[in-house]
Amino acid sequence: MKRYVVAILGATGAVGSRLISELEQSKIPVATVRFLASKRSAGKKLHFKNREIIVEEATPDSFSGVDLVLSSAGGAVSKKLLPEAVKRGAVCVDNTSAFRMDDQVPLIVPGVNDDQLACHHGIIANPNCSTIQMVAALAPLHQRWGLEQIIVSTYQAVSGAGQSAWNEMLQQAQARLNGEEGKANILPTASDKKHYPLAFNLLPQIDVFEDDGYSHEEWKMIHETKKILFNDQDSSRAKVTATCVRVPVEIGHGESIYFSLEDKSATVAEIRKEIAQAPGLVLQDNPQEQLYPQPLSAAGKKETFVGRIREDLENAGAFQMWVVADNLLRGAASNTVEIAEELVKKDLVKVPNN
Ligand code: NAP
Ligand code: 12T
Repeated sequence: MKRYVVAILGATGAVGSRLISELEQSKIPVATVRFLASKRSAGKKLHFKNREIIVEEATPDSFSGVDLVLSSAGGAVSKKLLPEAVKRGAVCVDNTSAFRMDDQVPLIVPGVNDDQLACHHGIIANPNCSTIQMVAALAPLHQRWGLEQIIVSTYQAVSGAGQSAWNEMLQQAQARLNGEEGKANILPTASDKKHYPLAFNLLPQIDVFEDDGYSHEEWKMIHETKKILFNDQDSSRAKVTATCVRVPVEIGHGESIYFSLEDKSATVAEIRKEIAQAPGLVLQDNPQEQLYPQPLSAAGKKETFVGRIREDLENAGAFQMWVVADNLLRGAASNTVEIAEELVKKDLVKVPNN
């Protein structure tokens, strides 16, 4: 059996630590691993299957002899280093937004569109965390009844913004309980001009704003969903709109999803059945027993949890549901490692000659 040399780029981060544990548990036959990060972390000791691995500074030559790269060190790092990795023969699964809209790069949610994997040219993109859990929940419904429109509002956990933003929110919460003013230097997004506290607050800004008033996170949800479901990022086959909000939750994004279906015959009971049967989805929907998905119970799990399914009483063929998933696992590391498993299974861990 072929064994693979695997590099984890961004191994010291919030997503990186989960990439390590997901790879440890995966079916991928690993020959050796390399853990890569910035110069700041070079020399730091981490573990893989009880073996000590020393973190190295990521440079183009870090990828010599590497078969597979799992990447999560930010878009700028991916843009710079992944083409170098591909040049050296490595296939890369990238968690950042750097290549998602590139026509040569498949954007994959396993179980939904893995048939697109075979067209890769060395880089495969993992969608945004909010897109993954929404598409996972809607895909079986789309397959049976056809999606006409999606209107989504997200309630996104702070861990999605990285370890330093997560630490900042915890410090703000502690400061407030001590009767002090917390500091805000990162959130809503490090690259923008102003910063606001998230603890005991809500921030309707994730990533920077576009000229049309949408945040880039909202833009990503719209166009990534179309690329995954219709293989066309600008498809008009279904209308999609989004409002993305950061909430003071540590792990687990919540999404209130309103959707309408082309086939108006779908019922709530049938939708529940489709969700319950779909691999990777867990139905938690019993109002009488107060059963519904929550971030605290979804954290640490790979599945996508779906509940509060109900019809729009004033609009036939339209429904609402509430979807929660661990943004660092389902929304990032588990999705990435499942893509890598699929690549191994289909013998696609090789860079095609272009
Ligand atoms: P994080 O906790 O801030 O970790 C960032 C990681 O990137 C660390 O390992 C860091 O290494 C490394 N890094 C930073 N600058 C680097 C450089 N110049 N060269 C090499 N490595 C560098 O962030 P995170 O939450 O894990 O997220 C990382 C990235 O993943 C995000 O920027 C985003 O693009 C993507 N992401 C995607 C999703 C998704 O929706 N699929 C979800 C979350 C994140 P040091 O320890 O040396 O600083
Ligand atoms: N801004 O991978 O801040 O496109 O929660 C993921 C998470 C971008 C991404 C966040 C972001 C991505 C966030």
